[in-house]
Amino acid sequence: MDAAAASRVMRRVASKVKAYIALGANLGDPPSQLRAALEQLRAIAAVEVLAVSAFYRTAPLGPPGQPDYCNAACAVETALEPEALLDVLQAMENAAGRKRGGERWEPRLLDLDLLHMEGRVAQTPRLILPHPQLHLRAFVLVPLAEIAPDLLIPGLGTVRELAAAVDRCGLRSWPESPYRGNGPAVTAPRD
Ligand code: A4P
Ligand code: MG
Repeated sequence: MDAAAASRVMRRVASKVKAYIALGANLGDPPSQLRAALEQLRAIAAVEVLAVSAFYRTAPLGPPGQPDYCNAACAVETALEPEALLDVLQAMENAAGRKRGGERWEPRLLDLDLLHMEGRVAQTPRLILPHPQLHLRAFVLVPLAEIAPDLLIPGLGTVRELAAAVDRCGLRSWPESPYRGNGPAVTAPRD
């Protein structure tokens, strides 16, 4: 590869892309944990938070008898590689006291899933992009549709289309949502 081609590759690798993150919690004080996670993301120099959805109360998917979840979605811009962004999200989950290794879909203090990164696909043991369950979950699609309705999920359609088709049973607004979530420009907490 000549120097000019190498430099083009470097630029591509270093250029910023939009990424979409699902936030969820159903132990402790879920909206506070989501709000704290968003503040932590804002404090990371390599990540710019562009938009945050409203918070939703959602019926838990998983073993019975667990509390409702608080769910939201956010859009960020970053030059981090997908696995590096996943490292950041998992470190935040750990710092929030997240325990791992129990049964599948057990209750949790904080869950941060990487839903999609523009122009990136991944299929490794650590990271699947787009998130393989994204198109099946109202608790992901409804918040995501507030901040990225025209986002195209390859092979599946736009987020607007997917959100319109998903079963919203068990999903309600979180009454004290700190974000209005009424459009892509909304990034600031509600007064
Ligand atoms: N991993 C692979 N791809 C990704 C990705 N795109 N984003 C790997 C994040 N992680 C990804 O995740 C398990 C493994 O998936 C990790 O090692 C990571 O490298 P985890 O967060 O450690 O554990 P988990 O979250 O329990 O796993 P799982 O099966 O991915 O669960 P989900 O899909 O995250 O579902 N009900 C409601 N109402 N709302 C929720 O938010 N969330 C879950 C968790 C269950 N029920 C829910 C909700
Ligand atoms: Mg997860």
